[in-house]
Amino acid sequence: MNAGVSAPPSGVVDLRVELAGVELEHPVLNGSGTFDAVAALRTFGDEVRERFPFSAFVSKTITVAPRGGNRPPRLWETPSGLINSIGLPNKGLTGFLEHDLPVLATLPVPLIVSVAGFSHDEFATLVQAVAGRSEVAALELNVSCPNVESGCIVGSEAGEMGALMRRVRPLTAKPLIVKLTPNVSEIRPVARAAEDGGADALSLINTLRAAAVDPVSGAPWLGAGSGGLSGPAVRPVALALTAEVAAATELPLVGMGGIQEGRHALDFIAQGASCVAVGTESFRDPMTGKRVRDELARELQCRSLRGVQDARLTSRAARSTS
Ligand code: RRO
Repeated sequence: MNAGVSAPPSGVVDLRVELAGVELEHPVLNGSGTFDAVAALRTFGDEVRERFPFSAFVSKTITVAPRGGNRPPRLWETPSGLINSIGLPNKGLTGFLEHDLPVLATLPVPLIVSVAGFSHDEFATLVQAVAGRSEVAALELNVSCPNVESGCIVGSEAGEMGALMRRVRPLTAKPLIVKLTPNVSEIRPVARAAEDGGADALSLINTLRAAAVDPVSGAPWLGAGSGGLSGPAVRPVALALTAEVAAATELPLVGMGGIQEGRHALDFIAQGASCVAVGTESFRDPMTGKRVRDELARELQCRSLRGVQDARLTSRAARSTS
């Protein structure tokens, strides 16, 4: 495993992981849409490449047609989180391939492109075009955006999930990671439908549906009426869903939701995740991913664990005897 990523010196924790066949130097990715690598590269150039905080980069979700996003206001801060109602602004497939992909391809880590369609045909168009590009290591199917009409339909119905996988799986051999929504009464049937349909990995959670009220007018604060909650407030929810999905499928999981420090990353790994993603905390400090990676290494070392796999197996054993 990981022949292409060099091993650390002996005695040092080995953070290398494989995610659906993609070799990664460590398990900390970014959550889609929470780190603008194109703007960072434009502003800081090589410094971004030299100190890149994540082991793989997940792009902001793209759609077939360009989108301007939702009406403002688009953000509301809660005491322990952030509600966003961004609404999927992006340059569209052609704009992405022409303008962003060549820039993202200069990052020093594998590139995962997040795509969302408003129909199975749109998903198919995106998967075919994006997977055909050699710069792309894997795709994330975003079936869980809370901020567009019908954005969650595929991700909240197992039948829809299965039908989507049947449509897109034959189009590429590249890894397909399905991003799950927490906004369901039962997440396991959706996860299993993705697995049965040939998904290579699952990522979770996308944001929790949420709303905020304008304190003066009493009207909904967010331009679109509601949004999605992320940050520390959702971490316990994300941990519970990660364990549920880990018990229901054999697929590798990318766990996320309110990760701010290495200890939180370790908690997701203990619940069954192979990798983790940092999202909201990167808005405060874009280098959070690197700090989480360093802190995770120390957490593993303190427990005499050799790496992520060791941590998962140890937690699984502890769970089965408790
Ligand atoms: O752009 C957004 O509003 C958005 C997306 Br695509 C998503 O997947 N999750 C989210 O909270 N916001």
